[in-house]
Amino acid sequence: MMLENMRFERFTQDSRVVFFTGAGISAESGIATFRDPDGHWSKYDPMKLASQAGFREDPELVLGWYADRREAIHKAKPNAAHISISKFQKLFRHSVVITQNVDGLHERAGNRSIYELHGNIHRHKCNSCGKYIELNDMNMRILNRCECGGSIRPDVVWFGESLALETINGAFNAAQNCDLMFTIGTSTQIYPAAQLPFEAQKNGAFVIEINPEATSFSAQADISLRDKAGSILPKIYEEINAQLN
Ligand code: BV8
Ligand code: ZN
Repeated sequence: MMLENMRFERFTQDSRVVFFTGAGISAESGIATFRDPDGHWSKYDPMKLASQAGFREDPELVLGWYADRREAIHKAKPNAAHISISKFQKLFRHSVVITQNVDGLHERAGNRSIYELHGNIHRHKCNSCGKYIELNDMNMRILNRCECGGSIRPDVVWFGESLALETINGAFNAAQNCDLMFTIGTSTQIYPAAQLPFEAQKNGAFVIEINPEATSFSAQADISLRDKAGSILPKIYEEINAQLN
C-alpha cells in the first residue's frame, strides 16, 4: 500500500499511541536479532543461554554471551527508526514504547514512557535475593556473588521466568486502551509479549505492522508493511505529521 493512500485523519495529537518493538528495530543499528538466519539463536540454543537451567549449567558461557552482546550494543547507535519514535512522541502526547529489547537503544534515542518487558542488559541483579548490583566491565564475564551468596546475573527475563508484574500489567493496559499501535520488528512468537498487538486490535486500535517478513499477526494487521523500520518509519512520520497539521 502506498503511504499517500494511508489516511490518518481519524487520529489527532490526543490519540493514544503505542510503539511495540522487537529485535528487528535494532537490526539497522547492527545488533543481531534472535531468529533471523544470522541471529543470536542460530549460533546458540536460546533455552540454553536465556534460562535458569543454562545459567546454572554454564554460568560463564551465559555471562560471556551477554558481555559480547553488551559490547556490540556499546558500539551501536540508535537508528532512524528509534529517532522517528522520538519525533512521533512530540506529535502524539499520549504515546508509550513497549519493547522486548534489552539493548536500551530506545532510551538512548530519547524515547520516553518505555516499558522494558524483558529487562535491560546493562543492569545486573542477584539471582537469589533480586538485589541490583553494580558490576564494572572487567568482571561481567565471570561469576560474581552477592553478599547473600546468590549468583549475579543480567537483569533480563529468561525463558520460564515471569515478567515484572507492574511492567506487563502496564503494557497490557496501554495496549488495550490505545487508538493506534505500531508493531515493529518482532516475529511475534514470544509470549506474553506477542499477545499485545492482538489485544490492541481486539480493543479497537488500528494496528500497523512493520517487518520485512510476514509474522503470525500480519494477516490481521490493519496495515502490514514489508519494509525495514529504519527506512519506512521516517516516511510514515512525515505523512502523519502532514495530515495532522
Ligand atoms: C513466561 C531474554 C510465565 C533477554 C527473551 C515453558 C515454560 C515457561 C514458559 C513457556 C514455556 N513454553 C512457552 C513458554 C512461554 C515462553 C515463550 O513464549 N516461548 C516461546 C518459544 C513460545 N515465554 C516465556 O518463558 C516468558 N515468560 O511465560 O513467564 C511463566 C513462568 C514460569 C512458568 C510458566 C510460565 C519469558 C519470555 C522472555 C524470554 N526472554 N530474551 C535477552 O536475552 O534478550 S526472548 C527474546 O525474544 C528477546 O527478548 C526478543 O526480543 C524476543 C522476541 O523476539 P523478537 O524481538 O521478535 O526478535 P526475533 O529475532 O524473533 O524477530 C525479529 C524480527 O525483526 C523478525 O521478524 C525480522 O523479520 C524482523 N526484522 C529484521 N530486520 C528488520 C526487521 N523488522 C524491521 N526492520 C528491520 N530492519
Ligand atoms: Zn543476593
